Amino acid sequence: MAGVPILPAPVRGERRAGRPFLVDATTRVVVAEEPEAVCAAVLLAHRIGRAAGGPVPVGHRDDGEPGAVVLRLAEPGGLPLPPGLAPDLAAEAYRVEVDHARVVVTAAEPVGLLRGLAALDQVAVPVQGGLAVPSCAVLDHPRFAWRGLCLDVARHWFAPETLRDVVLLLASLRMNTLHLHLTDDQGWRIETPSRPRLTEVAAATSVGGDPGGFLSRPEYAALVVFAAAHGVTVVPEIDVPGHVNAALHAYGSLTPSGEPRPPYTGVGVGFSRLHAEVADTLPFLTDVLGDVAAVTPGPYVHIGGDEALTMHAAEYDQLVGHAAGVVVGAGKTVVAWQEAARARLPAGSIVQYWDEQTAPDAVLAAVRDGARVLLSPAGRAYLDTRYDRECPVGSEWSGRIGLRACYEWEPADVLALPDEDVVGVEAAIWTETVATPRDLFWLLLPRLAAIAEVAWSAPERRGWPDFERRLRGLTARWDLAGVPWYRPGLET
Ligand code: TNX
Repeated sequence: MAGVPILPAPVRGERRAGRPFLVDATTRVVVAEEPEAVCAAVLLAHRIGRAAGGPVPVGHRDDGEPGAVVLRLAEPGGLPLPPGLAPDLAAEAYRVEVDHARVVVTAAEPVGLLRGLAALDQVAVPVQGGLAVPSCAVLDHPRFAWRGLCLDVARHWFAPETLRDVVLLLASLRMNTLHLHLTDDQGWRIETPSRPRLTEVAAATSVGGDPGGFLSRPEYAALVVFAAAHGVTVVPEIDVPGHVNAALHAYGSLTPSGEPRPPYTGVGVGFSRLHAEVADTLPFLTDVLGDVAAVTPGPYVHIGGDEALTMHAAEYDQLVGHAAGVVVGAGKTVVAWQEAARARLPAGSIVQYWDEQTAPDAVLAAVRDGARVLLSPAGRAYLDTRYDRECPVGSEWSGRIGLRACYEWEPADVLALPDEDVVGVEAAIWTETVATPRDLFWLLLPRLAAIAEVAWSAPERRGWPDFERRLRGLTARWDLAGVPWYRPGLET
């Protein structure tokens, strides 16, 4: 195929005859006047400046002269997209046209410009004095609107620099959601002003006695803005009503005895819980979810809901219902793990499917009631699992997942749902066994690239040999940038 080495695979991409466009110190960036488009142009100029060894100008006026990289916002209908394409998918659509004189990136929305620039980055090759971009034409839009990664920062803490590296990685793969699992038994990782002891008392621990940490409000806000500038939405998760030992350690008022629970640094799940009959429980949910919603410009707040293994259904439903009500009251859409489907979630909620061992009846019933599903099937999308027997890090509770198994699955087959009922695909990395950025990136890469393509590219655009070929381009870039990734056993 005379294709272009873009990953995830685009809807259409072809090489064109002719010389490449050379990006060097004389290149100009030309952009529409919308602030978010200007933000994309500044990021681009920064990247070009680094490759070309000097700053390049950003301007608004296109004089049609050669040497420009032009970022254009199209009029509605200005891109030849399939009729009826959902607005959230059209927003991320882009066209890239390159000849020896100019590069033109066109999108309906600024976020589409970012996706086009991420694709352009993958076709550009370093040359003396800058970059060469082969003549080509690409037209592209995603299959699913939510293409994410759930990162557990509760079992092990990862500092803001690492979180920003993860954001850059997601953006480079045209993924758009960083779901942060911010609270669990082992630690509370976001400053919560209404309940200051959560971080004063319950943030210092991690699994195995490793150091803890948390994001202050300004640090959290800065991460959200950084992510937004790269077209990534941060979805905060406060996991209730189970997985709450850190909260019970900080506030004795949440336990039936009134005594705080000791800290927990093990790897068990399902043992801790809130109690509906304890007076502080509902106010606690109102306070912490209200605080988190208040620092969330994005549309979603995740309320967890998984593995509350010691609670009867009625109490679970009451607590999940209260948490969901707080989120909706704050103007946000509820996201919850699949267990919460059996509590009546507000219409329009998102149910995150993970446990392939449990019958999905409640999930399917929630869909009939208007929920949409986020697919994270553990046997495909849980990237804390080892790749193969030799892999020195990772867990095995959901099996081992080689790159090919991570790549070769079809979202429509998981629950036999049509695409309209599936909001998207999300990988997850739980961090009981993951303590360092190196191990984190090892487990993510290259598998996250496979998940990105499953989530972005329609099945007819996907194929293992072609994926492997395009992946080689990416791994070469990761090597240049010093990004760790796992090599052996790629094909298993
Ligand atoms: C289940 S998957 C969990 C996590 C654990 C993981 C691995 C899911 C929604 N919950 O809390 O980290 O198993 O132990």
